[in-house]
Amino acid sequence: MLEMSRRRPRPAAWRRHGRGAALAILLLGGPAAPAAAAAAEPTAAAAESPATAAEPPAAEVRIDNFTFSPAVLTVAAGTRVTWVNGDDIPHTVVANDQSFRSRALDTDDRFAVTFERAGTYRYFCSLHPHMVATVVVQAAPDGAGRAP
Ligand SMILES: [Cu+2]
Repeated sequence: MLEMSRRRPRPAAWRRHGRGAALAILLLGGPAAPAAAAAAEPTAAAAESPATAAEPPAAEVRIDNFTFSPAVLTVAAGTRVTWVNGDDIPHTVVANDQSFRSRALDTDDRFAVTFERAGTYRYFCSLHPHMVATVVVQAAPDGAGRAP
């Protein structure tokens, strides 16, 4: 008896394919890189206590139509400056020297920085770098309060 030993090709193709597909799925669906940790933002001091007489001076910068307003804000040292986004799209507030940096502010979101030291702080919107403005902080007079 003659027995033909027919070597049937092993249907390995599908296995390779299967493995490849599994690899592709692994690559595509692998664990996402952990999101960048939230940037360290200057945290607001204690909870607001409207009754205290020692409330720090405050000022506000509006963001409207891709513009910081006022473009140059002058305040005394110790002033808490709050940015408010009035636009329908996000903006950020980022110091040129990175001394402060907001997250993306949605409509009506706020971001505040208390400027303790005199100096000129230029900043911009990292999403629209043509949006630039400045906070000028003047040294507060020693002891006595500010002039009216
Ligand atoms: Cu912007």
